[in-house]
Formats: sequence, structure tokens, C-alpha cells
Amino acid sequence: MKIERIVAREIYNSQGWPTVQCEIFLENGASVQASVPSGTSVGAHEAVEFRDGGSRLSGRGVLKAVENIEQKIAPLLTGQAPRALEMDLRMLELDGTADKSKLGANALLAVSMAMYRAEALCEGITLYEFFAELLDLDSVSMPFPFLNIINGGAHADNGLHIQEFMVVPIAAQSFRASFEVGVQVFHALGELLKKEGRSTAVGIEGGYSAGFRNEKEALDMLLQAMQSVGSTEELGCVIALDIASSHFYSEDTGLYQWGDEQYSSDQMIAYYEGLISQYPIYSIEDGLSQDDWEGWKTLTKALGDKVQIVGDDLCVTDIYRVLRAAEEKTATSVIIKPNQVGTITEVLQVISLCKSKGLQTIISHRSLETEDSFIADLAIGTSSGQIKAGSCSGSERLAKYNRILAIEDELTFALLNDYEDSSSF
Ligand code: 2PG
Ligand code: MG
Repeated sequence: MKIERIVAREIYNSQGWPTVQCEIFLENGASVQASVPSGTSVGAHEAVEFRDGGSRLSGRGVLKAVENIEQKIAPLLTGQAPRALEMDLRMLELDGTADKSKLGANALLAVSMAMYRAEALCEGITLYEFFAELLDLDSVSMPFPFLNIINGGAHADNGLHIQEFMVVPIAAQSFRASFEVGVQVFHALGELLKKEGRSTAVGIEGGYSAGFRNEKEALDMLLQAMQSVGSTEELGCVIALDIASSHFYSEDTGLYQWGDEQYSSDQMIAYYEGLISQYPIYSIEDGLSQDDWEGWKTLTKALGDKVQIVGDDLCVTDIYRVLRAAEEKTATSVIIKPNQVGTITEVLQVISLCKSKGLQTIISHRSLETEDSFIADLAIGTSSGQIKAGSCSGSERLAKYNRILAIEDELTFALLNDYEDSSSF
């Protein structure tokens, strides 16, 4: 089946800013679509988006990225059968830059995601099955959800330094049961906030953005919400934090600006040590700044056997940075965000590298999302084990979780059928 036409358009993300959507039409009239997300707290080493600049939409229009797809990429790929991996390599060659700045990571990613969907469609399999086939996996596993219940940092206007306070239900037997625990904690915290006459407004990832006095108060209320649903042991529910510390680190002083205080890397590590002793914390993301490799080494040595040490801005889904993190033991887990690198082929390479180096992976959304549920298939098809897709409010967040629920049903149904077939003899 050949590609008849590749179309791109400017659409709007969950915060009303422009982003790129690509649609691929096949000869038989079928079509697939993909839309790309964007970040708010963007790492310095991420691949770059192509934005129009100028005065229209504060310079954030993506009409030039759309033009890059339709005029530069489409002529290269139209008229051929969709072969995602090979086509990603051709796009990368056409772009020719390390940071994807010639065509834009947003232009490349929209085509890459749509192409993986098109090839899966032509093969008559689902997207997650296609990923499992490419990674040579005999079976897949469901990921644990990281539900971002309280938003802070660059994602809310409440003065919290920590960007994400997430709940991770780890003990349930299925994704559905895990997610239900997370949802209950979200609503329980809403009730607690209401009872205290506080705002239940949400931040840009759908978690509460109330004005907490400090991180301790936010954690205490989160814990109270968890306990009101059941004891934390009984719930099997733990806390994950994304500190996103690059955004309050000063290159000039080499220190972290925490309110009126300034902390060194060692003081930040001591602060996390204190938190771990008081709360059921399971995972800490971007605890130190994106280029503080020495600090990360100390952090991983000090806390790596107690909690998951997650590199996001540190690794930016870049194969060389992930390799360095593995070799220098600066993290135990890696955030995987397709738009940090620009093509799905590179994402799959990074996931494979993590698996071979014993690093955990967390497939992640961005703060500015669309209704595209691509990362749900990616998390399952690569058996990545963990997914963070925001809170349980906002359809752009739920699109991912709901897709996982549907895939879980599909897999359970297939298992039951296999069992019935085998037991009928
Ligand atoms: C992060 C992400 C997603 P943003 O820092 O991990 O939660 O936020 O997309 O703003 O970078
Ligand atoms: Mg992060």
C-alpha cells in the first residue's frame, strides 16, 4: 500500500497554543493522523521546535513547520509504501542538524508518528503490537501510571518549587485497578481542599494548583488524601516527584534558588534524604540541574538504592546523554519524551539502550498536550513499565490513560480466548 498524500496543519494544544498535526493518506483511502506535544519546562539540550516568530500568536505559530512537511518532507516520501524506520533516517539526513533545527523537531515528529501508524495499519496490526515486533518482544507488560495530583513550578502559579507531585499505585494487579486508586486519591484531595475552603483549580497538567504554603504542606495533604482512601500499605500507593530543578538553578552561582535560600547540590541531596525518611517516596526526577553530572553521580550513589533517580532534562531522550548517564551511573531511570529528540526511530533506539544498560524507563507526555494517545501504545509496546501522562483531569491527559485501559481489555480478551482454545482439548 503506497502513500498517496502527506498533509500537515496547524492545530491547537491543551493550552491554546499552536502545534503541528500530520495526516498521511494511503492509496486505498485510509488515513492516519498524529499530533505533537510541547514542553513548558524545556531542557537546554532538547531538539528544537520550528516556530514562526513575528507577532502572530506571540511568535508561536507553526506555519513554517507545516510548510516544511508539505514542501520538503512530503515530496521525499509520497508514492512509496510507508517504511517508518527508513523514512525517519531519510528525514534525519534531510534535516542534517544535531538539534533538528533545520526542519524542526515538531515537523519531523508529526511525520514520524504518523508514519509508524501508517506502517502498522498496512501490516494489519495495532501500534503497540508493531513496537513489540520491532523490539523483538514476545510479550508486553502494562505500565504503572504516574498521576500528577499537585502541579507546581512552571506548571502552576502557586509558588511551589517542585513541579510535580505524583501518586503511583504500584501494588494493584492491573492497570485498571491501579488507575482507579490514583483517581480516588485525586478526588479525595479535591474534597480536602474544598473542606478547607481552598481552590480546586488545576494547573496545566490537570493536578491541583492551590496555594500551598510550601512543599511540606503539599506532601502532607497528598499523604492525607492517600490515607483517606486506605492505608498506604493497603493501597500500595507511593509518591513520585519531578523537581525540575534546572529551572531554579543559577549558572552564575552554581546554586539552587529555593525561595530566599540558596542550596548547593549537596544540600539538595540532604533535603531529598529528609523527604524520603518522612514520606513514601519512590521516585525523584531531575533532582539536580541538567549539566551537574558530578552532582548526579553523588545523588545516585547516596539515594539510588532507596528511590528511583530519574533523568529528564539530564538525558533529554538523547542516546549520547543516556549512554553517559549509564556509564557514569548518574541515574537509574530515564524519562522518554518523543519530542525531545524528534523521531520515533531514535526513541526506540534510546529505549533499547536503556534496556541493555539496566536503566528503567518512564514514557512521558509533555505539559502542552493534544488528544493524541500515541505514548500509550509506545509504553505498552516497548514494555517500558512506567508512564506519566499528567493528572486524571483534562481529556488530553485521559486520552492516554483511556487508551491503556482499552489495550488492557484487548490483551485480557486475547488471553482468555487463548486459554479457552487450549482448554477445549
Ligand atoms: C516534565 C514535563 C512533563 P514539560 O518536566 O517532565 O511533565 O513537563 O513538558 O513542561 O517539560
Ligand atoms: Mg521532568
